Amino acid sequence: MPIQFVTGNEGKVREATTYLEGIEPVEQVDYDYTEVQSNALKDIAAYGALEAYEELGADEPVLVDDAGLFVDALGGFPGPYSAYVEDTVGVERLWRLARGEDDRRARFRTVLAYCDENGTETFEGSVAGTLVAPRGEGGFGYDPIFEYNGQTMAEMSTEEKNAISHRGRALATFAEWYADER
Ligand code: ITT
Repeated sequence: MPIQFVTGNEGKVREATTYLEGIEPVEQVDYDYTEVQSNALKDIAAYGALEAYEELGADEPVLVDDAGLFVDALGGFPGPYSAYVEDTVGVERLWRLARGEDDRRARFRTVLAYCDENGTETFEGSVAGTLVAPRGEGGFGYDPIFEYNGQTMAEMSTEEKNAISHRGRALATFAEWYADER
């Protein structure tokens, strides 16, 4: 059965569709689920997936992805508020904030929440990297300032990014579980 990926972010859909090709088709669904106020991505994703599953009422499984960029020297900022910070401050200005720090390590985290008639399951993925001046035209969001192994994520193809990214890792755990459980 196709998986309804509840997100307004086309970059996330591209990555999940590429990863799950041959496993299950992915359909993008626009539904504005409630983003509960929490510091835990897991709570936000799990709550959103259950709400979307119940509200959409199509009995088709849903997938929600809540992600964030956590900058070590900034105490994990912007973390769960990454979307808000991208919309308000922007990626370039976040880089300018970080470049004054000696320690430019950061981590992307994502939690995928999958919900069907049997309940909700969550899958986490994270990747550590370094913040750099923006480079690259691919990817989305904070990808141009996040460097992993000498390349920013915006310099990688979707397949290359999936092979090492937070989302790719979460999708790998999900796909393994899905093959056994569903
Ligand atoms: P939905 O909630 O509709 O899925 P969103 O873009 O608002 O889309 P999040 O709440 O998960 O998604 O926002 C996380 C923020 O982090 C947002 O600014 C994204 O652009 C950014 N982000 C998420 N995954 C990313 C990735 O793989 N690479 C770069 N930036 C990413």
